Amino acid sequence: MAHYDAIVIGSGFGGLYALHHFRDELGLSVRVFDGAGGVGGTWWYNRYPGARVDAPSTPFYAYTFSKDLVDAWDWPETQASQETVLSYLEFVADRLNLRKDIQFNTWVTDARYDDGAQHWTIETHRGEQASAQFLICATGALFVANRPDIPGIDDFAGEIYHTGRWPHDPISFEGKNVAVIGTGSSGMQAIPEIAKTAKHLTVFQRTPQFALPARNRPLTDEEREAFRSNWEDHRGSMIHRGGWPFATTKLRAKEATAEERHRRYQQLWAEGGMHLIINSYRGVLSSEDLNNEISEFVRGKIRETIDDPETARKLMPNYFIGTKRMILDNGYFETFNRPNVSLVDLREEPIETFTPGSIRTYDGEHPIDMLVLATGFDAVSGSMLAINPKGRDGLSLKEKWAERFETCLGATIAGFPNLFMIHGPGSPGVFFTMPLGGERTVNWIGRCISHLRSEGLGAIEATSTAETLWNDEIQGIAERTLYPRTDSWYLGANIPGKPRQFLGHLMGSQYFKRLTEVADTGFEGFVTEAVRHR
Ligand code: N01
Repeated sequence: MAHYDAIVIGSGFGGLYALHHFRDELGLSVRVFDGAGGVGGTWWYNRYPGARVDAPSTPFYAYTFSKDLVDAWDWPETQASQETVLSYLEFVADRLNLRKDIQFNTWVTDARYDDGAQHWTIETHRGEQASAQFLICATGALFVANRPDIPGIDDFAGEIYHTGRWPHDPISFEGKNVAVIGTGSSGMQAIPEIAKTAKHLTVFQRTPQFALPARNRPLTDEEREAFRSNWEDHRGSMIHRGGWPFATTKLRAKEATAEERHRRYQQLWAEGGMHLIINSYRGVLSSEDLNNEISEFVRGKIRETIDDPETARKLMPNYFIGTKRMILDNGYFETFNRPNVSLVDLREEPIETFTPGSIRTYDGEHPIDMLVLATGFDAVSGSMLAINPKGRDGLSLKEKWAERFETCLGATIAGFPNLFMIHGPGSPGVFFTMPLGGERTVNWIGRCISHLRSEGLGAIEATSTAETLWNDEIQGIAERTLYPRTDSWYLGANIPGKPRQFLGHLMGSQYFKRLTEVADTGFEGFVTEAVRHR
């Protein structure tokens, strides 16, 4: 059986950087396994029409560890498309010569810790085995597709696609009656594109969503150059400002009049991106009154956009804006003014059943040729549970996480020595720029491995006490905000039966400072074991 210093599962942003850092900077032997046919992780799978980075995007949604990469890649638009991000990751894999250590089309189906040998043994779907002292799970926060259990769905005889598992061959909507279920980030991006060529598109909406205008546009050479020449400042700013190089506002809503606030909302709406949420006034995600005012402002914008008042009524969101993942819109609401698009509000008109050629709701029948499920993911914990590693004494992750997703620092799990997660439950994940967050987590794992090596240690493991304290801390941060008051995948509320628990750390910059402190103080909260001589 092949033995490595580290096995990495996944070759998305996090896994690729882990391979580079461990292999080229720490000198470890590393093998990466990925079930996909190429690098890219989420960007390899999510090829649905309209897929784009739905965060303050390029040039910030990219690796930051190498000025060479910053100089060598020209981002064409402010909001990068899926094709562009995937090409970027392929370019990085080639430039850093990463592919030779990645085994594609290979699913890791099992991982077991051997206490005596202080290492992990993985098994693949082909029955191959490999072992390594360290197992790094770069398995993606949004990987396991949520396929809802709707009555009769298996009887539907037409084409079915999930946005998170979109086929590689082109899909034609031409002349077809298409149904989309789901209006989160993926649905909102796909719907305007599908509507352009479908004969008819029916959108089945369970929860109306807020969105802010993306205002995507080409980047100019001057902008790219300005970014490169101030690169160190930008990077420093991203590290200290929650992952993006934008100062967040210090303004207080109470110190402005209603007219001044409204003017500011208008200005930030015109600017587009996330600015209305992060830059209008302090406390949008913790003050009920301020949030209600901004929510109402955005509802007004939706109302103005939609021609038919009844459709506009159905599209009105009624949760606290920002407490579900904020979506950047490229023409979603306007799509409902097209004659070939209709909206079914599942709160008023639930699905009774699928038939081979239709969706039957309690109010009528919708003949369809194609079903697009934009129904999201078993987020954050799902990809780890799909592997279900077995830790000390054979304890499985499914047993360990049956009631709570306990982790220490969102990166390690008590009872699972030498196992590390990138973007695990309790890490900032999507609340920080993911490529930069991944890099910083990998660097911390690297420090941990170097610490073990230099001290002659064979294993490291979080204590249960550290885990409990960590969980209390992240839940405490979330409870000071409006997030827990909205059902969302942040709380696992989208998956029936999933434990309800806030899955992310909301203060990314503080989180990464904390990781550094833990490493600086010799990994407080962890126990270590000397290398067992065999
Ligand atoms: O998934 P979602 P997503 N019957 O869970 C509905 C990232 N992302 O794939 O709101 C009917 O947000 C569900 O309804 P409700 C981003 O972080 C990034 O869109 O639960 N409807 C909702 O409308 C994002 O947040 C990018 O009531 C059902 C939708 O399906 C995350 O991925 C692009 C249902 C699911 O929305 C997930 O986004 C896209 C059912 N049984 C996504 N079950 C980029 O950066 C679920 N729904 C490019």
